[in-house]
Parts: sequence; structure tokens; C-alpha cells
Amino acid sequence: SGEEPVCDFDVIIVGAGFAGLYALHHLRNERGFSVRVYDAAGGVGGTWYWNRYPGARVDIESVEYSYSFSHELQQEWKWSERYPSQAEVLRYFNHVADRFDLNRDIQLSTRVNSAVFDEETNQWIIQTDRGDHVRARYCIMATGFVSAPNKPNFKGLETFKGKQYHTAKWPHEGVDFSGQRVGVIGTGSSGVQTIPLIAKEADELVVFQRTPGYIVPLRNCPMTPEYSQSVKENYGKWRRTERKAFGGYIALNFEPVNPNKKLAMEVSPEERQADYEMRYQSGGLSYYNSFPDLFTTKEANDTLVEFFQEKMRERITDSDVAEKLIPKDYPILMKRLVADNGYLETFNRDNVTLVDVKNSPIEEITPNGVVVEGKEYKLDTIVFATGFDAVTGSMTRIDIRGRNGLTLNEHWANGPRNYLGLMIAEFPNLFMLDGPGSPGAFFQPILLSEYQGRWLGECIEYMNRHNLTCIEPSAEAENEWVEHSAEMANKTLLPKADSWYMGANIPGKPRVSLMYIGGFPNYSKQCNAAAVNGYKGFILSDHKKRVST
Ligand code: NA7
Repeated sequence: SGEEPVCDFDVIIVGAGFAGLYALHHLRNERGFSVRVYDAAGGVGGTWYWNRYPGARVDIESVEYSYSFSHELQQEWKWSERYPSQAEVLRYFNHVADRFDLNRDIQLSTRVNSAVFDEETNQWIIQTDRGDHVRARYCIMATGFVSAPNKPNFKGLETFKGKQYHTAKWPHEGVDFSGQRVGVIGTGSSGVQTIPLIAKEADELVVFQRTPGYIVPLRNCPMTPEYSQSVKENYGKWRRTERKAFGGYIALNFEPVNPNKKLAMEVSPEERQADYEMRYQSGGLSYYNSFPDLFTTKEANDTLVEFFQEKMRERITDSDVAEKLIPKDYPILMKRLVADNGYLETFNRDNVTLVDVKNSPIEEITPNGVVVEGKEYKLDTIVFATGFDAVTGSMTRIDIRGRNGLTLNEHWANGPRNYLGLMIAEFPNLFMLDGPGSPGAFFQPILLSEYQGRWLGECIEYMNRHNLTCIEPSAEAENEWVEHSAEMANKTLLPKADSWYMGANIPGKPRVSLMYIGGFPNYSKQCNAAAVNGYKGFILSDHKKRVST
């Protein structure tokens, strides 16, 4: 056969969000590989580039929702608020891109349409909507777990005469709601953040709610120099403790706190209540570090459900509205806890109406509004806060083909099969960051992507050192990981809630846990073990010759 086509790059990365940015830094600056990053957006920052809706904010503290790889970066950067706004977190990612000279290898406004593995040459061929046609040995999907927007295909959607927006595709110039009758569909984190602000601006607001969330106050505030200083002095220790925590974050009442070890059902009701109250006053998502049996037993989970029901009821004046806003039929924490800033009180306003669309779903959208139970709600603007085809959507929307032309959609017909949340059988040299099968959305995803980025950097270096060209999981290893992940999920109450963690928000999506729920320490232990044992569970090959498993 003739000469092999030369690789244009060692590695192609799809996505310039936090995972792609770090992977570029690590692979190029720290390991010397040639790398090209593509992103459909006009700037870096991934989901934070797109989600510009009013009120968009991170629900993890700024000092934690940030990179740990550079001591200098951690020391230099100044956060202005306890929880960063979309604008601030986007400034941060732009700063990182500048500081580590990343922009010159990122091609923006370019969507990857297909990634095809060429078995003749063991190269990935990537094609984009800008006409790029490039080859690389390795391809990394840093495509994000909340980046493929979900807009339900309501009957009559295209007939609506007013304006419509999706929270995840918000116009850069913003939206003026004054004098408008506005409808918001969806009450997940995005809806809950934006609803209070739209309510203040619009004439009338109608909120269409399918499932009420468990609401916890975020308690955002300006960053104090003292707090910032104390974190910076102890950052190393903070980061080590975070890696041991279930959610990857530990801040509580402005102190790092180790996750609870005791069980909710073995402490006294008073001690339990005190823990819940302390977390409530601190604000945010720290309940994920509360008693471990909250995840596994209904009895324990119910105690927190009751606590939340009471807290929520205190904030709502109308008892009929309260009945609709307070969740009662699914376990808490198994859908992401929703952190708010005045969301519940918004329903005490005269210009806000809550419409329950659980039992009687939206029937249709007409030229003038939204119809529920035969009633037309007249609207000038509809805001879709309807979330994402989470975790897998950003990959399944790209035409990805592995060995023998196998498409990713075929391989994933019954759920996103993978090994260690890093690679997929029959798709050699294709890596995922924060993807399915990893603790992804259940762990502070920036720390996870740093860990995975380093893991795959080491893996590629190992391949080169041993003159190997392909790495891919064996079918057995993939099967075992899929089974192990399902087993871990089934030990929890996760399958008992209809969440995007389980693919339940997208009609027809296979219902499996999209993340590895066994915790980060347990996850990283298994990834480390595979690597030190000569990439156990993987097939390594030198061109077409299999070298080891
Ligand atoms: P989410 O959390 O998926 O919320 C989407 C919301 O839209 C949720 O309330 C859905 O109800 C609702 N939805 C979706 N489809 C429909 C239809 N067909 N009819 C009515 N309502 C619907 O997305 P977010 O953008 O708020 O947040 C995503 C994540 O980003 C968040 O968890 C954080 O990790 C950051 P449902 O609950 O499915 O019944």
C-alpha cells in the first residue's frame, strides 16, 4: 500500500468549554502534542458562552468552580461574588485562554459535523461546517453534558406569532420584556434563575411547570477579602478535600467541611435537623455532602423531603399555589437540587400565574399563546427553559463512526455504553471528558475534567513510548463497566426520579443512569488502576496487530 496520509494534528478536541480548554493546555503546553480545538460558538467557555439568560449563575461557589491545575492562576484570579454570574465565569475562562496562550489553536464558529475512524490509517477524519477536513491520531469529545439544548416539539410551535427564546441560546444583546406577556416553560435550574427577573420586568408572567423542584436558597453575596484570602492560603488542602467529597465541593458557611460519615437514620432527629438547618442557612447544594443514606434509603430521604416541604411552604402565601410548587412524589437530591434567589416569592406577586402541566400537558401552541386544558394563555413571548439532551446529546448529534462504519448512535441504542467513562469499544483513540459513565454531572465537573485530561495525556504518552497506534476498550471491559455502573445506580434512589441524570426528560431516550454514581474517589481509583496495570481492560495495538489486553 502507498504512503499513509500525514496526520494534521496529534489530537483534535471538540469543544472549547472548561474541559476542552484544560485538555488543550495539558496536551500542548505540558506534553508538547499538536492540538486543534473546534467549537461552534463565537468564543470559548462552552455552556457559559451560550447561557446568557438573565440570572444565569453557577450554583457551586466560585472558589471551587474553577481550575486547580495552576497554583498561580488560583492565587491571582479575584472572584467578585460567592457564586459567579455567567458573565464573570465567562471572563474567567477567557482569562485562562489568554494566560495559557490557548486561543491560537482554537478554531471558533466551527461546528464538527462528523468524526470518522479510518481503519486503513488508524486516524480520525474530522469534517466541519466550515469545510475543514482534517486527520488526527486522537479525538477528544469535550462536548459538554449540558450543551445540546432540548426544545420539545410542541404541536403548533411554528405558528406562534410572538418571539421565542431558549435559555441555552440567549441573544447577546439581551431581551427587553417590559410591557410584555411572557410565558416560561420549564422550572429546572435555568427557569428558576430567570423567572424572578422576568417577573419584575414583564407585565404578566405565566410559568408552565411540569415537575416542581426542591428549592434551596443560594445565598449569594459579594466575596469578602477575608474569605478569599483564607481560601487562597489553604487552597491545596481545599482541593484535596474536594476530591474526597461526593459532589467535589465542600464550602459550608464559608469553611471547608468534610462530608458527613454518619447516617441520617443513626443520629437523633435533633442532630439530623441541625445538620439540615445549618446547610439551609449556608445555602446552595451542600446537601450532597450530607448523610450518605439520603441517597440510598427512602426512610432517610423522606426526612429531608419533609424538611424541604416545610421550608418551601413558609415562603409561599397562597396555599393552592404552595400545593403545586412543593414536590411530594419523588426523592430529593435525585434530580439536581435547585438553588434559588427569590424564586418562590415570585409566585406571591400579582402579575405571576403558575400553570401545572404535569397531569394535563401543554396541548398546543397557537399563533397567540399556549393552550393547557382547553384554555389559551395569551402571550407575546415564550421562553423555553426546557433544558438539554444532557450528557449524550452533544455527542449523538455529531456523526461519529468507529470500526466497520459502526455509528455511535447504533452502539448507544440502549444507552451510552463505555468503559470508565473515558472510551468506547469499537471507537479507538476516541476519548470523552465529563461524558457518560463518569461522575460528570454529579461531581464538580472542572476538577473531573482536569483529572480525565491528565489521565488521557498520560495514556497518549504511553502509546507513543511503546510505539502503539490504537487503544480501545475490550467488549468485556465495557460490558463490566456498564453493569457495574447500573449496579451502583440501582443501589441508590436515582432511578426513582424522572431526571435528566436518567435520560427521563427526553422522550424515547433509554432510561439508564448517565453518570457513574459510585463517587469520584472510587472512580479515579479504578481509572488509575487500569493505567498502572498496562491499561487493563483496553486493547492496545500496533497498526493492525493486537499487542495486549
Ligand atoms: P432542566 O433541569 O432539565 O429543566 C428543564 C425544565 O423544563 C424542567 O422543569 C422540565 O420538566 C421542563 N420541561 C422539559 N420538557 C418539557 C415539556 N415537554 N413540557 C413541559 N415542561 C418541560 O434544565 P435546566 O436548563 O434548567 O438546567 C440544566 C442543568 O444545568 C442543571 O441541572 C444544572 O446542572 C445546570 P421535568 O422536570 O422534566 O418534568
